[in-house]
Amino acid sequence: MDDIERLQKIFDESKRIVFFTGAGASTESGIPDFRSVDGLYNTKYAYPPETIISHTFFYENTKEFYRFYKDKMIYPSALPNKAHLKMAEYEKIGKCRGIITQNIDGLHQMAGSKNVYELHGSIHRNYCQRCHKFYDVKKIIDSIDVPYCDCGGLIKPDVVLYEEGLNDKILHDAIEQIRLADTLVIVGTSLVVYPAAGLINYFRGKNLVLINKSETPADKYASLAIHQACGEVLDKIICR
Ligand code: CNA
Repeated sequence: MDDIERLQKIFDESKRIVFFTGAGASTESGIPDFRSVDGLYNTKYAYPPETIISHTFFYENTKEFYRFYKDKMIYPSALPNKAHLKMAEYEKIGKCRGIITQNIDGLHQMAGSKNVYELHGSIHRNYCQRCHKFYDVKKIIDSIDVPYCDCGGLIKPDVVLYEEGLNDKILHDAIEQIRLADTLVIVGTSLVVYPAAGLINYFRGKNLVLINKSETPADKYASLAIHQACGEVLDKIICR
């Protein structure tokens, strides 16, 4: 049996699949990840990305934050790829109970997934820091330098920056989904960003599957680890 046949067998026998995704799930949609050779961390900026996308930097160097953010973190024409679409199909037939994602691009929802737990927020939600008015991503794209609300307040993306905590309810619900899963499929994440990566430790089910181009710290616990592009792999799976 090859890896794809093994994966198909696991999916066929599972009743409660949860996907846990990272930036690698969206690279086939043209959005670079952080840590691959052609990822964001290997591009040159005046500050390292971890510094720029931090809470302190946002408030102290707002203009520079938005220059990087608009240039490197918003991809308005990106579309869901075969990985997003297959995960959405599994939700439609009732086998996938949830997608827990570290991504902020909204592509799971665009693919049709409903039960998405966005651990790190979304570029599609932005709020005035003064009056809390909501703005979509177009407001950010269209702004010159820093986006401001009609009331004059600063608009901040609903994205969890470095130094900020995760939303308690989302974290709690994501852990509950992982606890209840019989199969956890980890897709396109280096599993080095905490606390998100630590969530997989709550898994008590039968099959831990990894689909990631490079090796991860969780490979040694996996029932199956496939080191290939997730869109290509999931495209070969028949959802039934
Ligand atoms: P990461 O640390 O950049 O790791 C990505 C992993 O995906 C690497 O191990 C790659 O080998 C692997 N990979 C890349 N392409 C593929 C592919 N096609 N198929 C399978 N595996 C692939 O990113 P993480 O998600 O682990 O780090 C968490 C950060 C990245 C979160 O805070 C995210 O918000 C943040 N991020 C999100 C996006 C997005 O929303 N699309 C983009 C870039 C970074």
